[in-house]
Amino acid sequence: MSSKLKGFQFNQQSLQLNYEQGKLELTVLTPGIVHVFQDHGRARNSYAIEGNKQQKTKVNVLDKGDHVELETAQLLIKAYDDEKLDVYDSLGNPLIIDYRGSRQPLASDLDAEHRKTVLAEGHSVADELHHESHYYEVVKTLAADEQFYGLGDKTGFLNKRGYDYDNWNSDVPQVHTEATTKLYKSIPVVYGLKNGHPYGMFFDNTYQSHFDLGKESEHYYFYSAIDGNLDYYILGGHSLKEVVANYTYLTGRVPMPQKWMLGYQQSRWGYSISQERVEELAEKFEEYELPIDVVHLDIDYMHGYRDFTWDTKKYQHPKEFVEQMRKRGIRLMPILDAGVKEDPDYDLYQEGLEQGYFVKNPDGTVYVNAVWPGKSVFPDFGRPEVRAWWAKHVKFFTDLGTCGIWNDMNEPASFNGPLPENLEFHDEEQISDHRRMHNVYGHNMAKAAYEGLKAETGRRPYVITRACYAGTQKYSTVWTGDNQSLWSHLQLSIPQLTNLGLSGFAFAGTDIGGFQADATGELLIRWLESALFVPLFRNHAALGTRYQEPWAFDKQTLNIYRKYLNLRYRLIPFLYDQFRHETQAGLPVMRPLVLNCDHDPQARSINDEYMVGTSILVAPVVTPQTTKRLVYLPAGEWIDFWNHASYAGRQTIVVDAPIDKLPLFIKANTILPWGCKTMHVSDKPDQIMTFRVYGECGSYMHYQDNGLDFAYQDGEYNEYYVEVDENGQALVELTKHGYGPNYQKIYVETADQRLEFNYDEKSGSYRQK
Ligand code: MIG
Repeated sequence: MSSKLKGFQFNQQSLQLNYEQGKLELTVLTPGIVHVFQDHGRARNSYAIEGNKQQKTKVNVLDKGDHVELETAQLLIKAYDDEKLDVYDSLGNPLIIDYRGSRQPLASDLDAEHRKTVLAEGHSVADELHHESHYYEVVKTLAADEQFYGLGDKTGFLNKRGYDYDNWNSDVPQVHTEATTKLYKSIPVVYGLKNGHPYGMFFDNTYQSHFDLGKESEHYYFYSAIDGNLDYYILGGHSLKEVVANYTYLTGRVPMPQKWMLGYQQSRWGYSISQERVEELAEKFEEYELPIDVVHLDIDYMHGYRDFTWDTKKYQHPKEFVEQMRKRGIRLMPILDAGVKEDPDYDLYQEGLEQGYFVKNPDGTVYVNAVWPGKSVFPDFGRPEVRAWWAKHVKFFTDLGTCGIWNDMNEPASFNGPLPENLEFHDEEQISDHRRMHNVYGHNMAKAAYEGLKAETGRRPYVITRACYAGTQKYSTVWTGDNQSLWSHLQLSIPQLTNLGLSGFAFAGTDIGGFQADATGELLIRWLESALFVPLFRNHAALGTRYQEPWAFDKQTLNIYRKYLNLRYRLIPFLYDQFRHETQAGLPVMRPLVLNCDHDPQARSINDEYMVGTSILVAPVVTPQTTKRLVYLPAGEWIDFWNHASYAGRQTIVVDAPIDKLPLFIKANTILPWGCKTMHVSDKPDQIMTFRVYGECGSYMHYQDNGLDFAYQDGEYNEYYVEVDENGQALVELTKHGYGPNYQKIYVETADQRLEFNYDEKSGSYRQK
């Protein structure tokens, strides 16, 4: 069925294309972002994008007879009959070209009879496509040289080509492998490099959707959704970095964390079973001289798994307990589950029931499923009143002095089968259903926690969530859920976290050591080494698995563990600078090589290395009993962190990597801040900072603020500029002085000298000694 392009109107940067059947709207937000929209009668509001992102942009629209062209400084879009769109960059390179053929679904030899047998044996069978009345698909041509990235927390490898994935937030306790098509998060952004030219597409649709990135065919890739408007953004840019920055411009950037959030965190399901256990844990960290900032409290601290309660049989005085732990340098991070216990004597349940705040059955009764507390109901977080109510209850934690909220089970997960599709959920003030609101359930729960924490404390909220949607990065950090103590999951962590970074989530982490199954000392060490620069730096394990605290194995394991914790704390000022940079540039802290080097074909599919900013390359060992590995060094000159040997880039080298060595390379002529040795991120402003020079010379901009609240947004921060020239002459300047307690002493360490600078109060500048 063909539908001719009959005409168009253009105003307010919006091109409306009129076809024989239907309309299509292309709206230019910026030179690199164009919104494609077709109304399918579904709600238009976005959970990912907040505020007006449209900037005044020069747009040319031309009638070319058989097609209409829309052109910005960065994108050229040609619209043809049948709603076909072809997108080119400003040099005319094809980026996204509609596929003109028809899809050829993969043949399946599973007839109905065999399907039953296979299911009966317990195997899983791929879900059939939902050919419902609102189903739609967007099919684009695939080039021989085309790679895909992004998609959030999906399994598999860095380059997603050849795989398919689903967007439907799911609690997946089974082993995550590259055959697992869905996990806890739905972040429907895909980036591509077509013949080396970067682009992105963000599909802002919360209904269940699917990406097939060249699995079904080598000629096309596609996105499909069971429902929703056709609502996506074309992202352009001269480099993959620019494309990613456009995506984070659109959906938001990770805000500055409190500085201690970058410290080490210890967790295990089961610690919080008693106050004594948590105290013992703190003692061990002291005894073994291991730096730490946060202990996470899993569900056992609660009273019968009731949200916003504390079991006072196990903890007589929670507030005093939290205070004592804080004095020892440890903050406590309690978990909070989505399901609320159905219990008439429980105030949260009662309040929610009276106010009508829980998700309902189509007949208007409250929907009940089961989670940890037994029979449970689900707050309707899509409703602003419900979020405000939840946020108010956050006071329970802030009064106790705990440090944030770790949100779990918010896909939402349930024990008695999945929540039915037709349940009544709210989409803001409108009545909606589970199909539309499922993928934003975790987003809205995390947002409520963020708002509650911010209102109560005035600090930068520490929120972690398992489930989320595109844009949740504005409110919450994420972890990748229930991984396992497997080498394959250590391997998975690098592509998974770097793709999450490309998908806007600069603050993320996996459970170090693995959550389920039993770790070995060797796996734990390699995992910790690999996570040296992972923002969320938490060791977490499941109840019933082998203990995996730093001291749970042998002495060597403990010593190496300590060495890397100390190294991490030295690097926190650098990571903090990276976050400052991220908030401004919208680029992730932990990066796949391809992000920095998109024109280097060798950098496009590297699964076992990552970069931090542009100057650090990390090449962890992710296989057992390995003492050497190959390292690909991208363009530039690289210095081995351990022995200062230097290597030319654009080559693969062999490096020694005994168990206590993380292969780590610094780009030549880089300056890095190097914090003082410490057991906890200090509550007090640092007095001393060191800058280390790798190579001969370099320059660096360092950021400092109080590491806690929002005062930096009113200019209460310092910036230091450090420069070292070829002759080893150093310059230290306080280029911005908005935060009172600046460093009193600054050291600059080059290969052969250590220069000392002291702050001179009168002149407000640093003097070399
Ligand atoms: O069904 O709270 O992913 O981190 O330790 C298990 C217990 C529920 C799942 C989380 C995990 C947490 C666990 N939770």
